[in-house]
Amino acid sequence: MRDEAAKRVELVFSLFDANGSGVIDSDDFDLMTDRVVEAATASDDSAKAAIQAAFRRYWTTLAAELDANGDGVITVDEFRPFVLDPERFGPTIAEFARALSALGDPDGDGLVERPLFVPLMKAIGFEEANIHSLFDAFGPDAADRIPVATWAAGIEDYYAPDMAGIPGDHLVSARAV
Ligand SMILES: [Ca+2]
Ligand SMILES: [Ca+2]
Repeated sequence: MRDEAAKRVELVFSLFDANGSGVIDSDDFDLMTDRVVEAATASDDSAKAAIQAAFRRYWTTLAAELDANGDGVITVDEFRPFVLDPERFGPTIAEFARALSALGDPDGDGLVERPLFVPLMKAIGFEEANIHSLFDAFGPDAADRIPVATWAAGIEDYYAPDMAGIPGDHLVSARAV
C-alpha cells in the first residue's frame, strides 16, 4: 500500500465520520447521504435513489465484512486496508463511483460542469480549493467540463492501493489550517 493511498482513504474516513465520533457507523452514512442528495439539486429521483443505494451498499459492505463483534462501528485501522483491497471493495466502489459521477450530469450529456462538481464534493466535505485543483487535474475542456467517465475513473483510482501522483491526491494536499 502506498502512503498516498493510505492518506487518501484516511481523509475519506475523517469526512465520513460526519458526526465526529472518531469511528464510522450507520448514522454517519445517513448524514452524509442526506448532505449529498441535498446538494444534487438538479438531479432526478432515480439518480438520487442510485446514490442512496450506493452509500447504503458502501456501509453494509463495511459492516458485513469488518464489524465482526457487532458493535456497529468501524475504526480507521479496520477501514484503511479493507477499502484499499480491490478484490474485496472494488465492486462497491465501482457502483459508488457511477452513482456519484452521474449526479454531476443531470442533463445526461456525459459531461460535468464545474458548478455542478463543486457542490457535490463540498457536500462530502472536501476543501473547496482542493476540489478545484482536482477538477483542473481532470483536464476540463474549453467550456470547463469533464467527462462523467473521467470522474468515475478518478474515484476508483482514489481507492487504488498502489497509485500515487493521481488527480485524487489533490484532495489530500495543503489542507487549510
Ligand atoms: Ca461517527
Ligand atoms: Ca451534463
